[in-house]
Amino acid sequence: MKLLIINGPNMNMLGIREPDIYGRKTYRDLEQFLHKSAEELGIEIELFQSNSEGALIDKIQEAYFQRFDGIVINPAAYTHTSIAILDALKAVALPAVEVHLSQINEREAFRHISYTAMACEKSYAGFGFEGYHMAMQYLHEHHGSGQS
Ligand code: CA2
Repeated sequence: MKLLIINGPNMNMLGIREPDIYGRKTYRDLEQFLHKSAEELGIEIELFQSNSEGALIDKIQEAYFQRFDGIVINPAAYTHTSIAILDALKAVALPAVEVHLSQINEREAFRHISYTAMACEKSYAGFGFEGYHMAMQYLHEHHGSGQS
């Protein structure tokens, strides 16, 4: 199984500020965590991070043409604003799972709405890096070759 793991704006700044919300680990640490998780689950992954909405949409569209089996996405702030990313996820119609490091429902009111989650089968929020592992595991169990 081949999954595309997408991270949105400012995720490359992890560990630099706001450690009380996002922890002290960096985006590089997240990449290492994701590669280790993928190896444990026996799945292939490609990682992509961008600060630009258009680049995120282009990558989601590529996932369709490059025959990925699913998408794990943390659209970061675009979660709460981007109907364009929601539409891209709907357009490719690949199984997708949304992840947030923080528990967005317990933060500012503007973070309570997720447009992108409307095109996702499942969301994990507030589990830190572990949420990505949970998302990969979910897609592996429900859409992998040995799905139950
Ligand atoms: O909790 C999450 O994973 C978020 O998607 C992270 C986004 C935020 O806009 C979402 O509401 C929830 C922020 C990405 C990282 O932003 C940073 C801000 C300050 C310092 C370092 C990273």
